[in-house]
Amino acid sequence: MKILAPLAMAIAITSLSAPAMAQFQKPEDAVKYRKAAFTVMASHFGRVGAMASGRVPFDPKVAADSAALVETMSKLPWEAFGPGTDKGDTRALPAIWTEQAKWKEGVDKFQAEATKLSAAAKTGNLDAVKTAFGAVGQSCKACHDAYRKE
Ligand code: ASC
Repeated sequence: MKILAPLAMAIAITSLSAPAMAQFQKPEDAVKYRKAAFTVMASHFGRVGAMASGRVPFDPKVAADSAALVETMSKLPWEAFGPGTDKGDTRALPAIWTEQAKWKEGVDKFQAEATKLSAAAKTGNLDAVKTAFGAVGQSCKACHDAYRKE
C-alpha cells in the first residue's frame, strides 16, 4: 500500500486535471489519435464503396462488417478536437473551433448516416447499401469542404 498510494494519487490527479484534454497527454497525441481514427474509418468506408460502385463484387458479410466498423469509428475522432489541437500536423481548419455548434451538427449528421449505412448493410440489400453509402459520402464531404484544408 505504501508503495502504491503515491501511484494511485498520481493517476487520480492526472485523470481529474484538464478534463478538456480527456485522455490525451499532449495536443499532438489527440491529433495523432483522430487521424488514426479517420484512416481506419476511410479504409472500411472505401471497402463498402468499392462494392457500392461495382468495382468489387458485393459480399454482404464483408460490407456489413466494414459498415459496422465505419459506424463504430464515426464515434471516435471528435473528442480529439479539443482546445489546443488546432496546431501542428493537421489539416483541420480554425472554423472547427470558431463554429463549434455548426461543426457538431455536421458530426451528428455524419454519425446518423453512418448508423443508417450499417443498418442497410445488415439487410444484405445492395441497393440500400448504395443509397446509404452516397448519403454518408455527402456528409463526409460537407465537413471536409468546410473544415479541412486541401
Ligand atoms: C471516402 C473518403 C473520404 C470520403 C469523402 C467523401 O472514401 O476517404 O474522405 O469518402 O471523399 O466525399
